[in-house]
Amino acid sequence: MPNILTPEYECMSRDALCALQGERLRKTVKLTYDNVPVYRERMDKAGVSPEDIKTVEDIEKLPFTEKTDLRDNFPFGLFAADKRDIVRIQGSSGTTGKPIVVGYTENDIEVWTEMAARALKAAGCGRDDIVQIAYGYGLFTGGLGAHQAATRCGAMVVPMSSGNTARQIMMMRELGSTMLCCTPSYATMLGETIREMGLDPKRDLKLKSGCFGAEPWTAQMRTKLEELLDIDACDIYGLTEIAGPGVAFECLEKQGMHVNEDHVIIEIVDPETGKNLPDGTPGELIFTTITKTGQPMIRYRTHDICTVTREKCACGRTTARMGRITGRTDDMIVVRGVNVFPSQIEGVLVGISGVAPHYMLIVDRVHSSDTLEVQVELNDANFSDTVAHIENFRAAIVERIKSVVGIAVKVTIVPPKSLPRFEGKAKRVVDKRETASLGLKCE
Ligand code: DLL
Repeated sequence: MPNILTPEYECMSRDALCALQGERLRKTVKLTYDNVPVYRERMDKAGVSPEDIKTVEDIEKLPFTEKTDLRDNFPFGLFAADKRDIVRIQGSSGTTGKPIVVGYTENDIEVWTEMAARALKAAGCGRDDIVQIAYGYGLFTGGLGAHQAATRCGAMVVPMSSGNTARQIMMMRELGSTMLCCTPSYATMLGETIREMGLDPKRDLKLKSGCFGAEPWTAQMRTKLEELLDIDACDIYGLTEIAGPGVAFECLEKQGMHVNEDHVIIEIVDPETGKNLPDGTPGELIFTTITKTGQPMIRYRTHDICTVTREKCACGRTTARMGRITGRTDDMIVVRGVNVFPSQIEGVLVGISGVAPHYMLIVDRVHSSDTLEVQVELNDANFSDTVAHIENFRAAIVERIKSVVGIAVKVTIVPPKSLPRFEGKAKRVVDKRETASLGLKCE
């Protein structure tokens, strides 16, 4: 594989990039058609053959692939390579449902490492850095993905894995970690604990930046995290099916996530019709891998929602940039007919001073009508205030949520540190309606 830690792939002209993508797409389509019965059957049914794919624009002729395809063909049914050439299995429990596994060849590990190394490098990583990795290691791609990337950057890696907060902070102080890689919710928890211990990140730590991803987070959450830890907090995106962390990443300009377009083709489609949408219009994110050989993915429906822009970034990269993931087509909560994304609520809550960055959304059905309860923590100083003060706070939150989301919700102020904290991906929505309709009792 080419050495990707050079501008030649990240700063290409659009024409050169499209030519490269077209050539790699043709190869990938042929590889899957020849080796994966599911792809062959689906393309035959759609009346498309590998010869019909000549340029990158022809991608729209190809059928989509879904997570159900991975489950239906579990575990090895989508391999395009001989099983003996698969050197790694990574997996995901997904945000919903049964687990999936994905096979990586040596080439695929290399592709993923290069993509993720670009991400860390864009957040400032180099040989002088000490990178503390607090993503979980294992089938989940976060730990190993960040590990491979930091190693490729020549940094000193501290493979902590997730959890054990006191130990994380001790190591961070003793070793002088300069970069942190974990979920934004765990970074928040680390930051709060550091503050509670009376430590001042500027004085007591050497952290300068971090790559945070694996779950949606808002611009407001970034501001909070950057203040808490006194760092640059960059977003990093990825998914097991495509290549773990590093499919797209923010540079220090923090103006959207650069997509590694020489390895994947990004499309944004209308989730209802499947038709491609113009740049800037929010829609479902679709990825096609064009350099993987073990388990290539053709037009994989991520169910993540965002926008894309192809304008050149101030950092010099010319690659397409994804906006923040604003939700998933399957995490949208429909409450009394109104679509609510958890990120909308997070944006409101984290923007109010005195509110702690921890919340839970409880959806239920009472007398055939949907209810949404927002449980939120105030920080210590505000919680110890008068009852009237807390009630004012509560009423203000109800009002702000109503103006953003369009419906009245119940807001419950809970004591500081009483809501769950997450060491990996946060799970902030509890929907009791499905179990209620099945006659099951919710805890
Ligand atoms: O979460 C890979 C990863 C690890 C990405 C570490 C970044 C950092 P999965 O477990 O397969 O893979 O989950 C993929 O997580 O479809 C999104 O819904 C969500 N997700 C990942 N990164 C982001 C992000 C890893 N930066 C699913 N913002 C994806 C919002 C994200 N959502």
